[in-house]
Amino acid sequence: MEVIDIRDPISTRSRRLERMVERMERELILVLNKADLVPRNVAEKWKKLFSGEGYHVVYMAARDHKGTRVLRRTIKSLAPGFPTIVAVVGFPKTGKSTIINALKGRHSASTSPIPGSPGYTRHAQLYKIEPKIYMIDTPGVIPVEGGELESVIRGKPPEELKDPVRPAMMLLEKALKYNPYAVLEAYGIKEKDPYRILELIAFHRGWLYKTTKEPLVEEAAKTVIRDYHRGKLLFYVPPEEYLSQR
Ligand SMILES: Nc1nc2c(ncn2[C@@H]2O[C@H](COP(=O)(O)OP(=O)(O)O)[C@@H](O)[C@H]2O)c(=O)[nH]1
Ligand SMILES: [Mg+2]
Repeated sequence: MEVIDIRDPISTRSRRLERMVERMERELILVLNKADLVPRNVAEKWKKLFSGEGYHVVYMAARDHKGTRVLRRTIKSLAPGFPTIVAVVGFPKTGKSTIINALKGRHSASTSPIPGSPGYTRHAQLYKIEPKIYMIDTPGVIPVEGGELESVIRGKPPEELKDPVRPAMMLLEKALKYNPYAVLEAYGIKEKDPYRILELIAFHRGWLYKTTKEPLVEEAAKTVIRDYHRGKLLFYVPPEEYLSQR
């Protein structure tokens, strides 16, 4: 099961992983998670697109326990036999642990708002989600490769970035491209220039260098990245984008 962030499936799926599963001749389910953050018709379109490529696709909002029944049904229909083990893989923060939590009910797997913090899934763990179906939760087994912007969209925590400002500016640009109101909605700021937005966020929060009183744009940049991970800075890539790239 490959867990993908439906806000930006192009950046958060791994073709490398998909090809590997194909070579192993295993079944693969693409799970488009965080469907609560996109309109339903957008979720449907992504599902259609990837189904058209021959994949088994389920979209869900694991945090709201939505879509769990369809996922269960899909797993059961594809299982080559029982007991069966489903490996849950994907980039960090796509919602792997949340999905397992939603499927297994009360006994919870730990979820991770911040990789590296306590509760972050460090080792593969096995969970029983049905009498004869198990799931392996994995830490981010796929290296967060890609450029600055991609690695942030793929869940790289801002603390691990040498310079959070550039990727945060790129993220803001992308956000404004797909949702002109993203910055206004998240911060109440009516500004289009990414660097200026970071300055204003810092000013509003009183994040200034003690000596020079310049805005601490690095802090604002980390906040912007975290807010995308949290789903506070809101935008999604429309499926039409993918069609035009193919
Ligand atoms: N909006 C939204 N957020 C989600 C959903 N599923 C997970 N999250 C959030 O995404 C973050 C990462 O989730 P987690 O399960 O730890 O991801 P993992 O690193 O892939 O195991 C957490 O803050 C979750 O609350 C969802 O369906 N909708
Ligand atoms: Mg996890």
